[in-house]
Amino acid sequence: LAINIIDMNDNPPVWAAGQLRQALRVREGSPAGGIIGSLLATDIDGPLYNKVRYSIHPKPGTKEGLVAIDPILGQLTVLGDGEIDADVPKTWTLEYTVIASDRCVEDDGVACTGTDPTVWNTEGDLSIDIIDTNNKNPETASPSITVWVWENATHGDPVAQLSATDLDRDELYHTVRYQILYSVNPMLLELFAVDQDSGLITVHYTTDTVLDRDGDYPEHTIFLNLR
Ligand SMILES: [Ca+2]
Ligand SMILES: [Ca+2]
Ligand SMILES: [Ca+2]
Repeated sequence: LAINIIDMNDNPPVWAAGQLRQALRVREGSPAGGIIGSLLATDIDGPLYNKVRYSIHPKPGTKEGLVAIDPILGQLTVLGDGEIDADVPKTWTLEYTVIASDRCVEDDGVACTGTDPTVWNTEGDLSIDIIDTNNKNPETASPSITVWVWENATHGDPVAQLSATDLDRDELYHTVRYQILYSVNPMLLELFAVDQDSGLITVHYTTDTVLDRDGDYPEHTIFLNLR
């Protein structure tokens, strides 16, 4: 009596321990081809039914075309060149369904001569954190404003309230700092200051010089740096 054991596809691929809980991260704006990490699933069937093929599918809210997975190696790479965006809209993670399938694929060089048509698709949830970068500049709705100040203005009087926004996601990169470019006109050091956090420009006397409509400088131009 000879008994031939014919392998059946009776085992699904299984994600290896911890694979879907890796702390995967990708920098905003990464170039295409950048490696994010890799996934591994195994299948205990015989050779016809144990080849694992990987695919990745964005969940609602995650854009198509940002991340690819090598179907054979399971390596995750950046797909869209420079397209991963943390800022607009503010995004912290890319969310995917990943699938490990044991469907026999002819072009692997393995003949699909198995008789069992069963195919297992093992899904998993994958989350990739986006690292923000400082790729947005502060912008102001009014890059140039003209204000009038009484010539008898006193120290501390408000001159103008500046306002700028920066679209970067993280506080570190979107906090705007206001700075008067005193190097352009050093005389301003004696007359004006700006609160670096609030953007409020005030009259700020540091010497005996005061604002004087009738003197040599009835008008002052203040250049600011926002960063
Ligand atoms: Ca299998
Ligand atoms: Ca910024
Ligand atoms: Ca950014």
